This record gives sequence, C-alpha cells and structure tokens, in this order.
Amino acid sequence: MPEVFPHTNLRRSPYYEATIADGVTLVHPYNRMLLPLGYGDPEAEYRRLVEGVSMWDVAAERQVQLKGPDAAQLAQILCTRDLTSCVAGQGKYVAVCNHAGTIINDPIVLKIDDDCFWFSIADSDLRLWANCVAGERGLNVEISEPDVSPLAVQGPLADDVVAAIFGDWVRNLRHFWFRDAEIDGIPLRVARSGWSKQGGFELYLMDGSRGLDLWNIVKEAGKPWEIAAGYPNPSERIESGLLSWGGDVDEHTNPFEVRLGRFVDLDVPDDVIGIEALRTLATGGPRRHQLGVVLRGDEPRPGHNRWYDIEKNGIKVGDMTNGVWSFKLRRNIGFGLVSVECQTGDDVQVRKGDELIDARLTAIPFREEDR
Ligand code: THG
Repeated sequence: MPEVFPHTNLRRSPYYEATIADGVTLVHPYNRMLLPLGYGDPEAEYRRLVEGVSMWDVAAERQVQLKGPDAAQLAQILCTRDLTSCVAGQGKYVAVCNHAGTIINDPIVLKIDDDCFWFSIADSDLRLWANCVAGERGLNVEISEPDVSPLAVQGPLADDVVAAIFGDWVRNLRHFWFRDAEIDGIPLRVARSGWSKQGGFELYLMDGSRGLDLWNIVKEAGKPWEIAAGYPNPSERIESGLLSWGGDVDEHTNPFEVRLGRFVDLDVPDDVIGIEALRTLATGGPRRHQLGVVLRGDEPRPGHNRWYDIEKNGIKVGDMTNGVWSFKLRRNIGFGLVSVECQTGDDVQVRKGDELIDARLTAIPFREEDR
C-alpha cells in the first residue's frame, strides 16, 4: 500500500496525542477523522469493557448542530421518530431516512434547548443534507459543526469512575439523557450513552484545546478501577446487536429490516422525509430481516467490513454484513440481512470467494448457547 498523504481533510481529534501516548495501533477513518480501533490486545480490551471500565476517543462522532427559530421543525423533518415528547436534556436514537425510506444515518439526537439540537452522527455527511433541506423548505435555522468531541467511558464500572469525577448525580442520569458540567474549567456535557451495551457515559467535550486535560482527568480518576484506553469494540457491539451505519446498514436498507422499526413513528407529520415511503413499506412488511450469523469452526478469522453472500441450498438468500471474532461465543459471528423466509435455527452457508463456510442463523443479541 502506498504512503497515505496526511490530508488536511483528516482532522485531528483533541485526544489524538493522548491516544498515541497510550499506544494506539489501529485507526479507522470516520467522518473525516481517525477513530482509534486498537491498542494491541483485542482480548484484554474486550475483557476490560465487559468486566471493568474502558475510555474511548470517539471525537469522530461529530455533532451537527441545528440552531434557530425553526430548529425543532427541521429536526423533526429529518427524523422518522416522533421528537415532540423529547425535552431539553434528553437524547433519542433515530433513523434519518431519504425519500425512499432507507437509512442515510442513525444518529443520537440531543435536544439541547427548544431552539437547539445536536445530531451525534454516524459516518455520513448529515450537515450537507440538513443544509439542503433547510434551504429548500425555507427554514430559519443555522447549521454548523460545533467544537464538540465525545470521550466515552464504558463498562460496568463506568458509573464509579464518572461519579468520582462529577459526583453521585451522574448515577441517576437516565439512558440518553445528559447534563451540563464542568471540571477544572473544562466545559462539557455528561450523557448516559455509548456504543456498547455494558453501560457508561459519553463526555461531550466543548473545548477542543482541553482534550489532553480531560483525557488525563478521566485516566487519573479511573486508576482505582484500572481504566485504560479502548475503542468501540466490534466484538461486543455485534454480540449486543448494535448497528454500524455503512457496515451493517447502507442507504438501501430500511429501518424495518434492521430492527429499527420500534424507533419509527408512522404518525409523524407528512413532511418528515421518508415517512410516506415507510408507511407503504410497513403495509407490505419487510422482505428482508436481520438475524445473527454464527460460523462453524473455532478458529478466529479476520474481521470484515464488506458483505458476503449467504446461501441456502445453493441459492443466495441474503448477505452477511460485518463480521468479527466473538470472545463470548468463541466463534466468528456477524449480522445477516436475509430473506424473511429464513428463520432462527436455519443452517446456511457464507460464501467467501471459493470458500463456502457452514453457518447457523440465530437471534440477536447473541447468546453463548447459540454457538
Ligand atoms: N454515541 C454518540 N454518537 C454516535 C454513536 C454513539 N454516533 C454514531 C453512532 N454511535 C450512532 N449509532 C448508534 C447506534 C446504536 C446506538 C447508539 C448510536 C444505541 N442503540 C441501543 C440499541 O439499539 O439497543 C439503544 C437504543 C435505544 O434503546 O433507544 O445505543 O454511540 N454520541
């Protein structure tokens, strides 16, 4: 592979130097930033996340801010989930769809105030989309990417670490809710969220010049619980059933196919982008659904970020999307986007080039006994 030009488009995280100092070995481009994805010992990192506490540079989860008199209206137009019940200080996980009712991003929407919303985006450019829609619909709203860089603290011991820094009030935060806070003069928002099912928080740093300071505060406070640098863990998130847009979901996937139907409200106003298509899709029922795929064989394979055909009796029935070695099942697992005729328990094959790998379809989240 040729040397990669250190392109100005690849922006530095405020935690960049800290992650280098802590020995980051693998990074992944995400929202034109580098998202750390490894520190050299995947199994140790997995154990730390599911048994202890881990801290992640997730500054690549950029915020698209909508601010102004029409911010709430624009937020709703972009979201196929009803936001009217959402109050300031609350967040919601939503599917942002195009006019065909397929997913172009799956952000967490944070309602900062009645006239201000943050879309904490996955890896596609929602700012352009929001700008276009605001212009086309004549809305009075300013769209920007503010200086905000989340740092995640995840794992069963995350509450203890974050409470040690900010106080016991953090223990009472509900999922996706957040509150403004300050530590050592660093402005931030503390949210109960994060891309794992192990519990924890995200600290939305609001001053990029203080990244190292915040990193060191968390690292120091977490010492009694043996905190260390980690990253959004592909094994844990797939075991737990969390989606990765661009990996498991693309712009041809609709919410009903990937277990997001529960976050779609068909009775939102007609001007919500994609809702008419989703009403039609809902009456027909999905053609595909998402199930777990467990490959036979207990040898770890390299993880994959591309799609492989799933076959049954020699006929293609769907795709295996992202795949990873599961430390819980000690099998290679992934999500399958398969015809609704395929069911949990079915034996299938995954085609990787000339190789046909035997596999079984399972429910999501994955359980140890599914292997
Ligand atoms: N945190 C923040 N921003 C983000 C992510 C994050 N942006 C990118 C990406 N992750 C967005 N995608 C997701 C996907 C799943 C979840 C959160 C963000 C998630 N889902 C749970 C589930 O599906 O079980 C909970 C959903 C619910 O109960 O509402 O947490 O992680 N800041």
